[in-house]
Amino acid sequence: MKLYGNPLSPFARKACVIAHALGLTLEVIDILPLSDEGFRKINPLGKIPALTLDDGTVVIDSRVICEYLDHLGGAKFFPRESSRWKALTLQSLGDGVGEAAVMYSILGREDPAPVKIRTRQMAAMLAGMDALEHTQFSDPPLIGEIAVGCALGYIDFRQPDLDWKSSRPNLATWYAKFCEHPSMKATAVKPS
Ligand SMILES: N[C@@H](CCC(=O)N[C@@H](CS)C(=O)NCC(=O)O)C(=O)O
Repeated sequence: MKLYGNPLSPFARKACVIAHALGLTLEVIDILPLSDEGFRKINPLGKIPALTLDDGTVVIDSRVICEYLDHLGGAKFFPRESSRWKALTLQSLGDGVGEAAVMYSILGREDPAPVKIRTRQMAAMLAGMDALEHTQFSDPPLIGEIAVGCALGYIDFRQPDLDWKSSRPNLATWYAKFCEHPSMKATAVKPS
């Protein structure tokens, strides 16, 4: 299986965390989606991650890729019972914070940067993290926790001066502990 991704992408990282935790081997191919039009031959939407299977099937979107990998590796992170909806909703919240953070960062490279849209992305990031401050996280972690951990990792890398931790002590404590999981350590972005 080949995963088209990028070490910085919080969405590609979700897939790498799951694969690592379940002992699945992924060949990771680095893509810069914003400057690689050829990648549309794999994913017409031009977004990473995308997974290609040995028979050529393409699986797109981290939510589908993660559930597919989980299905292959023993169904550990996507519960089937009633806790499924809580886990999927937390995944949506974590991914939403990640999406806002990615857009905030991309739009910041425009000249001039679109202030109003960026302000909305920042508002989504901050309000999302406020909601996460009051979230009861599952231990052992499920897909929701993985999505949140990857989004926060991206924010820490891209916005190191955004002091989100001091006003969200519960989330900061949970995140510090979550980063100690071997799959989070193995997929952490290494500063160049
Ligand atoms: N919902 C998608 C979001 C993926 C996404 O937005 N990926 C970003 C990189 S982190 C991307 O490829 N952006 C390129 C673009 O939007 O054209 C997922 O979960 O896989």
